[in-house]
Amino acid sequence: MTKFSKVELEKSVDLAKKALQEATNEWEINQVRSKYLGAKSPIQSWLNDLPGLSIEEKKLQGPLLNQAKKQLEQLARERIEGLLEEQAFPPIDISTPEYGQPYGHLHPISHVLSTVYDVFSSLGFAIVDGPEIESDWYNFEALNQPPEHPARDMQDTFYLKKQGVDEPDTHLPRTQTSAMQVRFMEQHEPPFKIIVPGRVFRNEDEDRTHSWSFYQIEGLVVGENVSLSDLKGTLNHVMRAILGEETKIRLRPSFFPYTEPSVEIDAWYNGEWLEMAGAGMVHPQVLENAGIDSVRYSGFAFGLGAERIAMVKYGVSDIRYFWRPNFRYLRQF
Ligand code: FA5
Repeated sequence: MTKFSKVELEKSVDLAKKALQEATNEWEINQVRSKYLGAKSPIQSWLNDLPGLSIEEKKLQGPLLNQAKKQLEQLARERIEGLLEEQAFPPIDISTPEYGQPYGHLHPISHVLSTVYDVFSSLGFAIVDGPEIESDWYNFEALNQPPEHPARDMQDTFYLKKQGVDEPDTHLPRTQTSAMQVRFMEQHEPPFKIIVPGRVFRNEDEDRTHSWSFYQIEGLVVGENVSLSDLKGTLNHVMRAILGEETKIRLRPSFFPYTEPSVEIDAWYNGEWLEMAGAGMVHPQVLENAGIDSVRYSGFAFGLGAERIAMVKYGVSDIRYFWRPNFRYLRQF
């Protein structure tokens, strides 16, 4: 039968108290608890031996052991509660400028957008905002793409549903910032020069150069005698101002139902041409859809991809890096 001395019990209690004070989380506290109060702990084995002792010894040792056990249990509970409180209300001194953490910074796409704003502002363009949820009319129909038009396939998208109605609604997350063309022209008399930056959404498989949501910068210039050479000169200047004087761009014939002629603008990056923008002369029917006299006025429009600019500017090989929360990567900018 194991007996214990008062000194041995006090030593065990002191060690347990010290370990509980030093534990820094609930898991560590529970480890201490099982070491000093668990089935294999000295206190528990002394308690197990109590029934074999004489009545006098039981009277002497029983209360001491129970008191020690109660005291340690209570301390463990208090430590856990204290830790929970510390976590719920971390001590924050808001007068301290930083806590040894690195400062936050702009996302690379925000950097690109602010450079784009500077360059276009210096050319006299106004910066205009548009809705991310758009009607089918402004996103497609007013741009010469009635329902069933094959060009809609190039911008497959998500459609919204009204609550409780099975049929798809006529609203959608915009697939292109071109949706702002007719909206803006309905409200303004030419001449004007605008850019419309913003997020667009497509039902698109992701790969190295394609994302299901990305930023575009729409450009729209309408006035008298606006020509394709104005478009070429403007985009040449803009791409060089953003990417550097040595930047090579090329215009390639293309098709958009709302521009005639239509072009694609590519920039040379890492040994290949990367498509940066779709563009062209605004189709006369689009001007008419917005109530603008297409005999007197002409215009050009373009849609630049902000991530594509950032890929070239920062030498990024995969567009998906921009929207993954990988801080080791994003911190570099
Ligand atoms: C358009 O969206 C047309 N609205 C552009 C336009 C505007 C044409 C005005 C004529 C007049 P496109 O789908 O090609 O075209 O997209 C334009 C640019 O957005 C591309 O050149 C590219 O830079 C970028 N882009 C297109 N799809 C993606 C994608 N999935 N991920 C990232 N960037 C993209």
